[in-house]
Amino acid sequence: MKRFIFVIAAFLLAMPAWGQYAPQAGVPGSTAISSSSSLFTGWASACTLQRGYINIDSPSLGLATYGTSLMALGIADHGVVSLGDSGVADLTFPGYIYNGPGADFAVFENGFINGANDSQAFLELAFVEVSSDGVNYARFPAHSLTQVNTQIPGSGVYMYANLLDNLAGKYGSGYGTPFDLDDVPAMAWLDKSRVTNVRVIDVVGAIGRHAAHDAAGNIINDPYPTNFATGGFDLDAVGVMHRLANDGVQQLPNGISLNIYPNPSAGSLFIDAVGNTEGLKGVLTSVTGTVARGPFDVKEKTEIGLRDCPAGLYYLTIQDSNGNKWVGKVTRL
Ligand SMILES: [Ca+2]
Ligand SMILES: [Ca+2]
Repeated sequence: MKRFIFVIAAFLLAMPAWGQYAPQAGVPGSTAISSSSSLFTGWASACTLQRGYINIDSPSLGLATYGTSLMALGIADHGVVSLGDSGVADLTFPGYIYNGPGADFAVFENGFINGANDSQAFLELAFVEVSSDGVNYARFPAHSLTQVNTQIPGSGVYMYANLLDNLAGKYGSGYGTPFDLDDVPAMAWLDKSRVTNVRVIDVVGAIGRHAAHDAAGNIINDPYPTNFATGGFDLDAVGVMHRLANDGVQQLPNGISLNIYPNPSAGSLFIDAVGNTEGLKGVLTSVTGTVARGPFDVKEKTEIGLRDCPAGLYYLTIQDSNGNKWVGKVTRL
């Protein structure tokens, strides 16, 4: 019987790829999002850094120095800023992030995938937190099922993305790790419809002293020590899918906020509505009053195809069931 149990245990240990979470970018079932995805409506526009040590166990080595906070702004471009052990980057955006259907934003790092086994990658991980007041932060419940018996060294050992959840950096360079605000526990002080800040905090990765733990109390094992200027999590970008732009935002009198983008547009026009959208209707008309689209229902997320509309100026009218109306100009390129 002992022998039988040993065989089973050895079999399980030999199958680390049997994770319960989404696998590496490029593997079927992955939730990785390419930086070129049309889902992104905006990117971080400001970043405050609090660098961590090159090695938290040897503070005399100093802080990580690679890159600048500017590297974390705009679209993911493989240019990174290194956070160092326990380093923190605090990012803000044009407008707000809101909790729409599915993932709301994604964090990009510069991990690289093993050419010989696309389920494996060299990864550095970070916790992610959000705030709607810039003071109180709520952490996504991270989960790591990577073994904790042997320290993953600073180089040369690959990890499995399907053993990791709600940790930034689980996907290779060019692919964002998505985060869904639904996963963050409800807090009285957190307004998930107006998230202002995303905070990325390096997971030290040590399994002994300075160990960081996931939401279940597991130690998170990732490459440590990383005794170089590029130590710790390498932040490339944070992209937002569900963004309410404060520049283009329109308010209907009943408290509905509308975000209409891109404008001008050559292809599709998107309307994001936050609030009670029941009975909300839209109509797109030419400047001469000809109806080009609609009336159509305006939902939380609505896409209007403009490809077969002649180039020029249009009026978009959005009206609720009480007759509150908003009219704006839309340009078809
Ligand atoms: Ca969401
Ligand atoms: Ca970058």
